[in-house]
Amino acid sequence: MKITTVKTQPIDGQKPGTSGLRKKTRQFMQPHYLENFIQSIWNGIGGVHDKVLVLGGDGRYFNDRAAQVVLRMAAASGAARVIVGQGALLSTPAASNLIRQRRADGGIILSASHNPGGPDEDFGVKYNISNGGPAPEDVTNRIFAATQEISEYHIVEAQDVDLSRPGKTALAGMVVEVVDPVVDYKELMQGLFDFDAIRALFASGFQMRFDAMHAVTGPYARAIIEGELGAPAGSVINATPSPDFGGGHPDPNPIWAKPLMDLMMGAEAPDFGAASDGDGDRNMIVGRGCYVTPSDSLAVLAANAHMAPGYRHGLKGIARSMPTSGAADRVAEALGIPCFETPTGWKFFGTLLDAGRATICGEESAGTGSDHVREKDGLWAVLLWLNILAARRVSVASLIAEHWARFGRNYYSRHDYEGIDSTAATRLMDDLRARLPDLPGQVVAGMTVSGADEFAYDDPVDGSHTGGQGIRIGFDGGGRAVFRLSGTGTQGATLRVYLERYESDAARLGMESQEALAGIIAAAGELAGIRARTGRESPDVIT
Ligand code: VG1
Ligand code: CO
Repeated sequence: MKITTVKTQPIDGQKPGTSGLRKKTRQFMQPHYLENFIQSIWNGIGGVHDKVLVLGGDGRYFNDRAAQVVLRMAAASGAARVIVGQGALLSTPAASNLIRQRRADGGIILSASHNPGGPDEDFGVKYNISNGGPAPEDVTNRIFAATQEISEYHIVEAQDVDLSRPGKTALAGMVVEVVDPVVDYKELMQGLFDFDAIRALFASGFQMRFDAMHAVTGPYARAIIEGELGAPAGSVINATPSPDFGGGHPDPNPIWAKPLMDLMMGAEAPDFGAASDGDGDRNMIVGRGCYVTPSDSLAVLAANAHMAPGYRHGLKGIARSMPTSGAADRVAEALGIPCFETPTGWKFFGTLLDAGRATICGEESAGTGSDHVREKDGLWAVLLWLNILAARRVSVASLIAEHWARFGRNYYSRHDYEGIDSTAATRLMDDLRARLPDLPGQVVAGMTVSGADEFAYDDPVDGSHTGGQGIRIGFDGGGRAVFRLSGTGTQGATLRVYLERYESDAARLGMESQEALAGIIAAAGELAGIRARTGRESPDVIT
C-alpha cells in the first residue's frame, strides 16, 4: 500500500477550545482541513509510531468519512493498532474507558457534543491522552502550534476499512480492531452499581423515560436500561443514532429536551426522566414534576453515592467547575472531604482524578462523572440516580426536598446569549475586567458588590496556571454572577452569564429560580450592559 505525502499549508483558526476543535462541518470537509488537524495532533504528541489509539465518534454527519481518514493517517505514520468502535461509534465516556482498559496511548473522538449535526451544522475532533481524559492545555497548545507550522501530511492510499463488524483487519501494517462499542462500558457500569437493586426497582413498577435524542447513547441505554435492568421496552426513546440527530439539537436541557420535560411535568409522567447529549457525556435528570439542576444533581449524587457499591467506601473529594453552584461544597463540608474549584472543561479534572484527590466531579452544563473514567458520563449519572432511588425508594421530588432541607438551596440559572458579535462580546468582557478593581462597594440595581475578580486556576497537582477563566462578581448576601465566553461555539460568540444565590430559610426553598434570582439577574445585566452591547432584550437560552 502506498503512503502519500501531501504538501499543505497552515490553516488559520485550528485552535482547540473548551473541548477539542469544533467548526462547521463544511469547513471540516474542505480540502486538507481535517488532514492538517490530524497530522498536527500526531506532530504535537511526538508522533504515533508504534502507538495504540482508540477511535470513535458520536455518529454525526461526516463521522464515518472522518474515521477513515484518521485510520489512513494513523497507518501512514506507523501506528501499531487502532481500536475502533463498530460503525465508528463510541460515546465519549466509552472511548475514555477503552483507552484505559486497553492501555492505549490515546484516542481520537469525533464529536461536536451537544452541537447540532449535519452538512450545515457542526463537527469536531478531540484528542484524549493515555489516562482516557481530554488533552490538557500544554498538549492542546502543542497541537495548535503544530497547526501553525505544518507543511505536509502523510496518508495511506487505500479502500475504506470495513467497520461494520467486530474483528481485526490490517491497513498498511497497522492493525485495525473493530470492537462492540457497548460491551466494555456495560461491564464497567455493572461493577459500579447494584444492578439487582435497580432490577427490583423496575420490577416493582417504577417507570422511566430516557431520551437519547437520536444520539450515541441510544445503543448504550437500550442495552443497559432495557436489556440488563429490565425496564420495559419503550423506556428508552430516540435510541438510534442519526447523522443529524433527527434534526434536533442533542443538548439535554429543558429547552432542547422539551418533549421529555413536557412529559415529566404532565399528568402521565413516569417516575424518572433523563436525557443525554450527542456524545453521551452530559445528562439531564428530571423527576415527576421536578427538574433537577445539574448543580443540584452533582450535590445529591455526592451526598448519596455511598449507596452504590462502587462508592461504598465514600468519596475522597469533590471537584466542580467554578461557574457550577456551591451546592456540592456544602456536601463536601458535611462529609469532611475537600472540594476543588476548577476552570470550565473536563480536562481540568484529570489531574485531581489521577492523583486520587477527587472521586466525583461535575459542571453546571449537565456534566457529572467520577474516577471510573476521565470524561463526564451521562449514563453513569443516570445509573447512579437509579441506584440511589432503588436504595431509598423515594421520589426524586422528595429526595431533592430532603436535600435542600438539610443543606439549603443554591438557586441557580445560566443565561446564554448566542451568536452575538465577537467584537462586541470581547469588548463587554474587556470593559468589565477593566472595572473590576472599582466595583466592590458599588450599588447596582439595588445590589451591593462585595467582591469582583477574574478566576485563575493553579492546579494543585501539577502546578500549571490557567488564567482568564471567567469574571466573578459577588454581592452582599452571598449571591454571585459569573461572566464568560463559550469555547465550544462555531458562530460568533456566546456570552454565558451564571447566576446564583443561596437560601437556607425553610420557608423560602420552593421559589421559581428566575424569580429567586431576579435581583442578581438585574444587577448582572446592568453591570455588563448586556442589552446595549449585545442588542438582545433577553437571553436565547435559559437553563
Ligand atoms: C461547554 C460547557 C462546559 C463543557 C463543555 C464541553 O463549554 O460550558 O461546561 O465542559 O461545553 O462539553 P463552553 O466553553 O461552551 O461554555 V461537551 O458535552 O459539549 O463536550
Ligand atoms: Co458532550
